[in-house]
Amino acid sequence: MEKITELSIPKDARIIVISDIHGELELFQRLLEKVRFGKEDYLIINGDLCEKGSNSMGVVQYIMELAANNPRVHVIEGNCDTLVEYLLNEDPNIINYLCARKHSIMNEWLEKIGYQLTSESSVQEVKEQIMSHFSKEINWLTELPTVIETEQHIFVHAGLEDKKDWKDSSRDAAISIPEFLYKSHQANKYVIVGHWPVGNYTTKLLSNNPIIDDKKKIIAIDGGNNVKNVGQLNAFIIQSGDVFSTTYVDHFPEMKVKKAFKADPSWSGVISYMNYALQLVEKGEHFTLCKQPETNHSLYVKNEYIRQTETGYEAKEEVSCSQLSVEQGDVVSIIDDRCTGFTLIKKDGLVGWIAKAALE
Ligand SMILES: [Mn+2]
Repeated sequence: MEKITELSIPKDARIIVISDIHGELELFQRLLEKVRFGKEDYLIINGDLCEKGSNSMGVVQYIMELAANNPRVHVIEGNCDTLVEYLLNEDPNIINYLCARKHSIMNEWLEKIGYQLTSESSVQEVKEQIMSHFSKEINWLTELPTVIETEQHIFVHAGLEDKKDWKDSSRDAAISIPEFLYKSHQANKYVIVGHWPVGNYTTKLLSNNPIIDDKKKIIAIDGGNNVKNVGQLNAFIIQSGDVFSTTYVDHFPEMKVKKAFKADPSWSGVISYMNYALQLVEKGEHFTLCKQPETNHSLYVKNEYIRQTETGYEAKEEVSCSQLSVEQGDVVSIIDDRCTGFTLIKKDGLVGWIAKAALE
């Protein structure tokens, strides 16, 4: 790996880390406000500024300016930020990608200059068009470091390879290795990554909050913003080197709890990505007790989230199967209020069901 930036950060400084903004300028600005980002703070953008959301161009512009005007703002590259390299290398596959993907920074650039892309467009011509207007942004993106190493931390988008010298990791692994929390590294510092939504790691209570693994020295912070239906944009905050805290923003409307609700702890678990198959055990008025053949877990699945297939049943999408306890006066986010009897909410980053009566 070549692009490693060494950065010295005073031990008592506050470091704010945000990853996977994915074109969500408004959320990002709201998060900076929420953490009261100020002149004394260090801000690390941990990759994936671009793609998936509708304003990648705006995010890149905003962060470029932020970094140009503030020597404490630092950015590393994510796999989604390197896609412009396919264009620079005149890889014809990028044309298909841009035709299939509505939300890409390159599509935003083309729209801005009024260029009509079709599957017949030549990659050389598209490259010329984009380069003649946006070379500043492209140069900035392609020059981003892959890793920032400080006295106490390593910031990298996806992870490191399990090698004696972590610097021998390939760039490709560093920006796109999946499920880093299930792997390990041999660096003697905390490695802070985004890239893999933390919700994918939960099996009991669905949470999008950062996960700290002290044994492995890995901190995973991707809240699944714009990737998960209940995702959020996390800020991971490091104070004095090793005091960690976290906060987030999302798009869900908030409500105040009118009446406390006590969760039944036997209702826990989550249907996560890929494990959608279900065997129905006992049908209830609001939830059905199901067995997940892939995991052998028993789960109470909200009836509205179950559908019949040609061979059996499956969950329609990822969904929490836990209940949450709430107190009167708690502020919660409403994720799904269109089901019978119960509402799906988020409280402090945890996702679960509460009785509708708690909100009425
Ligand atoms: Mn990524």
